[in-house]
Amino acid sequence: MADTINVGLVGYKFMGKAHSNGYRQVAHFFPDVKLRPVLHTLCGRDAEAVRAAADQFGWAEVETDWRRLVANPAIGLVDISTPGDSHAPIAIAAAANGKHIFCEKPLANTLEEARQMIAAAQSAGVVGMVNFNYRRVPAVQLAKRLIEDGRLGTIYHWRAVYLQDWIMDPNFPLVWRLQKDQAGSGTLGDLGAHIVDLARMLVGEITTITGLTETFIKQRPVLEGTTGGLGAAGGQQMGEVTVDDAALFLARFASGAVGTFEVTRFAKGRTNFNSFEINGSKGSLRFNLERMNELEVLLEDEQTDVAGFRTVLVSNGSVHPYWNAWWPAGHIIGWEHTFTHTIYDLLNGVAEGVSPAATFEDGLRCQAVLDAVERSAGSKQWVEPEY
Ligand code: SOE
Repeated sequence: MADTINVGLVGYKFMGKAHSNGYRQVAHFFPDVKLRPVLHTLCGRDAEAVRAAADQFGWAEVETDWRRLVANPAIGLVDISTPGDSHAPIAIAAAANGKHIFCEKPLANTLEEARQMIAAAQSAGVVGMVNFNYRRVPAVQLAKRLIEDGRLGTIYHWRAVYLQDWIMDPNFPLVWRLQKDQAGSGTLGDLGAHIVDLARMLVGEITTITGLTETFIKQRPVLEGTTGGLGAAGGQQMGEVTVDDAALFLARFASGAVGTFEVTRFAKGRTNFNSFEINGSKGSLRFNLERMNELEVLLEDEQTDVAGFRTVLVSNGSVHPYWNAWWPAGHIIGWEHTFTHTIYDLLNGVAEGVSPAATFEDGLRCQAVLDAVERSAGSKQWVEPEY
């Protein structure tokens, strides 16, 4: 039986729930995992709410101050599933205490913070990984293998969208994701980070960018118990939206490929539409998260008189990574499995002392692209990411 590692998770809402499930499932389905996680401590500021979440998700202890959690000698791995403004302070303190770190995306709210996090992890010699979970969808891994094997030839085009619609109602309140001081940016960091990371993994580094951002609804009702009101409109305190509602950008890759990226929270009917298409000299492929067990492929080397895209059900354990851990071929998996895959690689990385991708360096490079989009949107010029 593998050794264990005590995990301390900061954050217990959406991502806290997803990560908790990953820790609970990993050793059950991947018995070869090199370190078995113990759900040691769950941390959140609201004592009652965090206790309830700990009971629901299976954590033994609770903590209301992340400073105490990162200082706890019993904890070996700190998981940061909080809004972006606390990633850097928690990660830097965790590294100083010798803890390995698993951090939600985007790595930080600014490039400077990302650099400080890398320096802290490096000088402490701890493992650091960013949770870009879509990397570990088996269909995305198949896309990666086809590209690496040269089956698509020279890559010409990357075309990606990540579309949502959950804030279209102007009465939707000013939650933390709409405030720059907490979230860093809007769609850019939340959704753009995912498709930039996928583009980097599949097509390579981005060299130049031109982009625009837009905030369609500039003021929203302030949530009770929060600050930042601008004054009352019809009795309702309103506050300023300080992040982008949508971002669009064009990019050139070091390889010579060109790419388009579009992210928005205003695509009515698109609740979580994450999709990319890649066109190369010898083939094309398309991924759509809503059909995440499939990859559409068109490969010149297998065209017959019946030409055209075909849809591959990516579920064969003998060729598709992670699949063997789950079910026989054809018995499909879902969104939450991507977190288990990521945590499996994280724990093996910690056991071996190697940071798995996406490393903090990957997180920094993604951040540099997001930063370039914002600079380009401001200057209306082509700009280069500051890696
Ligand atoms: C909300 O927009 C969100 O949960 C993102 O924060 C996640 O990263 C994405 O996977 C789904 O949408």
